[in-house]
Amino acid sequence: MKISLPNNSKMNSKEFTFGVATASFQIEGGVNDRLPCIWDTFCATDGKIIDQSNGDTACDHFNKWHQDVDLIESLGVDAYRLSISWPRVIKLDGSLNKAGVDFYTKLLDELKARNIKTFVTLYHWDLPQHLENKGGWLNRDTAYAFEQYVDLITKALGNRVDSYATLNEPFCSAYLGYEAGIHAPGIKGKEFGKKAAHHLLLAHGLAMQVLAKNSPNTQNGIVLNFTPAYAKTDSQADIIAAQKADDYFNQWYIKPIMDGAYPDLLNELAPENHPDIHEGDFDIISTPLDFLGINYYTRAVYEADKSELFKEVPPKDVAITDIGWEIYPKGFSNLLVSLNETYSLPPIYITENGAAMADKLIDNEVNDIDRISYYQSHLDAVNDAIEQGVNIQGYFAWSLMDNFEWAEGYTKRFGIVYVDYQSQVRTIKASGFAYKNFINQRS
Ligand code: IFM
Repeated sequence: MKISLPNNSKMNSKEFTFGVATASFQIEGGVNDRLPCIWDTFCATDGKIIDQSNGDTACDHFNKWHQDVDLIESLGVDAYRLSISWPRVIKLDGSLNKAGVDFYTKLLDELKARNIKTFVTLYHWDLPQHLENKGGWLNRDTAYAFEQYVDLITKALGNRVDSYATLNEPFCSAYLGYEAGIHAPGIKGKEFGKKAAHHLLLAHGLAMQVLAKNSPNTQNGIVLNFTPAYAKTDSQADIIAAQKADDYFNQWYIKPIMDGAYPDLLNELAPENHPDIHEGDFDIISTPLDFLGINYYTRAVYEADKSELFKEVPPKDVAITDIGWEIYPKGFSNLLVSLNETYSLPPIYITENGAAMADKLIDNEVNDIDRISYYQSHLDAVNDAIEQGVNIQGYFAWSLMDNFEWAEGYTKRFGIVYVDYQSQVRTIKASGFAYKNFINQRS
């Protein structure tokens, strides 16, 4: 089974960047060579991770990175998106940890030597635990600690990087971590989510200003995830509920960056659930981006509710992936077109897209045709959006390889490469070969 796009598609040209993505905590392991982070603590708490696993070894990329660079090169991708582990590169006293920095400089040098562009995310959820002990993202000081970390690490990495993203998916850090409590640090309560979100957005803006000084030649931006909100019925009440959910989960993160304000929904939140906004914050948060990273996996459906702003309706009688998310490529093209109509956007990179599937390794092969068809339909959706005038410059498959899927532990596989966690053997899946063949036939 092949992946293909129309011959005249802009994505068929080598100008368009194709890559694979990972994140530090999900693949590295090497736990003894860094400070503890909030995910170590969360994993050690009973009942938080479905298979009681942790990130101590993960894909052992900390030791196997050389082999993993060979793997990335063998796929023929243009770029690799990785994240830096803050607790690996910064010591307790706030100074650089040379050994941790060396790990990344060697990795980045090797990627550069193979002509693979480096897309570096500065925060993909592994907050140092000592900062969480002082309130984590509920404490405004964490934004300033992030600013200092970004200053030090970007100076240390020098010209090894092509693109920096400040944060990956601040929605997940804020909402899942400090409101729903299903991600680290596991804090639950409506009064916390928007406060954490504001400090994350502030951290992003402060980091953008550091990047402008320390790294003016890289493409600097942020990665946001979107789960577009659809109304269950065409009743006015359901439509309004879906709009509110969209503001709460999606627009909340992009609007302050693009327009310097939160959605009007702010006025409908109870005062105790409001963020702590200081004068001048929106000027920092709306520092212009060189690019916007967009992650898309699925949509969500909402209906009106008597006591809440909206109520999510779980997917029923629709195609879903192994993690239970609806397969809805139309939502992807609609999202891209609608963001483009709503905001004055910088160039866009699709920084994550992919699917968890119930893969089976049989005779050293994984015949994941369901994942290939997910990629085909979602690449078609990106192509549709480009044809409708959206400026999209690149696409990253999530993920290079199976890895630690947060609260789902190792039970959900998103890789285009299969990882046997016992032997740490990597096996390219059929989707990996299809992606490789598609990328390599471009002119
Ligand atoms: O694995 C995650 C990743 O860390 C962030 N975006 C979504 C992926 C799939 O859940």
